[in-house]
Amino acid sequence: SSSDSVVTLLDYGAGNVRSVRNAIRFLGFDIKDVQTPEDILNANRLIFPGVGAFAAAMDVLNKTGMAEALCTYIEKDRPFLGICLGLQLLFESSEENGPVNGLGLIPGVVGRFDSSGGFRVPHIGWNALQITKDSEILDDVGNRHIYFVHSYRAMPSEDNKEWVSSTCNYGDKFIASIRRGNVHAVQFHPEKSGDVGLSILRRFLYPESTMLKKPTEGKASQLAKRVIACLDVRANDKGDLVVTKGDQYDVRENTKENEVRNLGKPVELAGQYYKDGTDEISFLNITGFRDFPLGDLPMLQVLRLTSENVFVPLTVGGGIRDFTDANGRYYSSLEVASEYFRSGADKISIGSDAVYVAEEYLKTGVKTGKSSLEQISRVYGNQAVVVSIDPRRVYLNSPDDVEFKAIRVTNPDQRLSASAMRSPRFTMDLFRLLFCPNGEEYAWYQCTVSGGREGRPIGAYELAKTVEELGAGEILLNCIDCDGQGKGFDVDLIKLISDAVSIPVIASSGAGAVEHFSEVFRKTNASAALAAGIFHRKEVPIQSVKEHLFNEGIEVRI
Ligand code: 1PR
Repeated sequence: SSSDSVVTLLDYGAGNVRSVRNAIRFLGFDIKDVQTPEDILNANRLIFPGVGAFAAAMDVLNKTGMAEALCTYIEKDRPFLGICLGLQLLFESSEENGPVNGLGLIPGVVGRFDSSGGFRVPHIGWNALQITKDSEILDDVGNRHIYFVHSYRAMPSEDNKEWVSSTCNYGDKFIASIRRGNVHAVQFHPEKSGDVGLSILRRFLYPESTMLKKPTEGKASQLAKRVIACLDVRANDKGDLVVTKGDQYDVRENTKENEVRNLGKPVELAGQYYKDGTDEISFLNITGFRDFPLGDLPMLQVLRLTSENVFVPLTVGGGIRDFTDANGRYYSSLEVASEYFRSGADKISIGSDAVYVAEEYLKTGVKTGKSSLEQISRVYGNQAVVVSIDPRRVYLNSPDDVEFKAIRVTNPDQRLSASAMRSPRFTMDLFRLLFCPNGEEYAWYQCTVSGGREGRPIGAYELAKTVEELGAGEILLNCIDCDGQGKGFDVDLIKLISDAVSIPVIASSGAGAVEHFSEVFRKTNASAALAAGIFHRKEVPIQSVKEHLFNEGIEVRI
């Protein structure tokens, strides 16, 4: 009957549930949204993808009477799948801005990960499960990686052991999933875990179909290093949205027409990279600093279309800041971010505005709570907020010559590369070189805004530490000097920053060969490495990067 292909979804409107919706539809189901507590009680199958903060979610559930309906539904052993916060809310309470009472169905308290043991918080990325009891929906997981993103977790104990169906190791051995009868909940994100995740959802949605248990495959044992494909997107001179790629941030061809370099269509390329095994996709709207992104409907459309078929995390950046449009209508950065989340982004990335916010905070020492960073991370959680840093090296004779953190640079040959000499910025670089004669051994990393066009009085080190304090959950660390050069990542910079913060750092800029990825993971504490040019130009496929890392003994998702 038709009701067999309908799944009821509890979405209380706190974040990106779009990816769960997309995955359900992809698997051939229609969605009925919960409007009233009765809709919960009448559901054939209920999926609860909790998002946002614990207290805010409990508040809504209590006020609407849905908390009681949920408890009744679950106590009757009706088919249920909770995701992420949808697992945590089943416990007695959470320490997230609390203690705050939960639904109290499972004994235990949800607490924060401890980052003191060198484990970065949030726990972001692809990790392995230890299955502790038959859970049916996890039958295809075997030793394969699945995607987690969270700062809080519940712990297994004597009191809740009848519920726990799998655990995951990340400093602590925490609860990755629970199962009792028809009631399931998972801390990870099946809707963002590629094929493995889709099979988990499929098994929940089609329990009656006798699916054979596949032999265990894969070699997952711990958090994998991520490989990320990045798509710099902007309108070309004809107004079409294209994937472009610069040399040291200059995206125009070195021809008479000086056109914007066009490397393909964003939705198509993202779909291709998903098939090729990218662990995440980043879209950077590189002219967002001057064009208002909500006016930029094509970018929202790119996200919507991509998220229909791509089941790994999507990050989008560009233009996230407060804005007043031509009609005088004011949009907060939170509204801009919300629109990106609604369109399918799992994380947003802030570039220029994060620099201004950090400068202001360092000047005043006051957390106003009103900055883009603070507001967005409060509503959507730290794990949803990436800060993208665009630093440029400034050479020095002595680290004491500046008030910012300076380091000895070990790869100064990257200062002026062959392709930089061909670029229109060559004269600028030459100018810098003339006034920074060879032989300087030190550099500080000056932050820039507006796509590298303007240097600011703050270093990458100072910025990273400040944005971590203000609520960033991850850092995307570019380097203008290395961007598009294919000579390797700036290991000095990436080591400096990844040692300075306890949130994950994504190494970016300069990848030219598979060895550059193993180098950056061996020599720094980066959690992920991102590349653009080599993937767009099909010089090095994502699979080759993964295979190389695997052969080098670095854990990756295969
Ligand atoms: O300032 O909040 O509007 O955000 C703008 C965003 O756009 C920032 O994240 C900024 O990094 C990015 N951006 C702005 N201008 C450019 C440009 O290239 N002209 N692109 C730009 C940044 C750098 C990386 C690139 C890596 C890897 N691109 O994302 O993908 O360097 O490249 P490679 O592997 O080819 O070396 P806001």
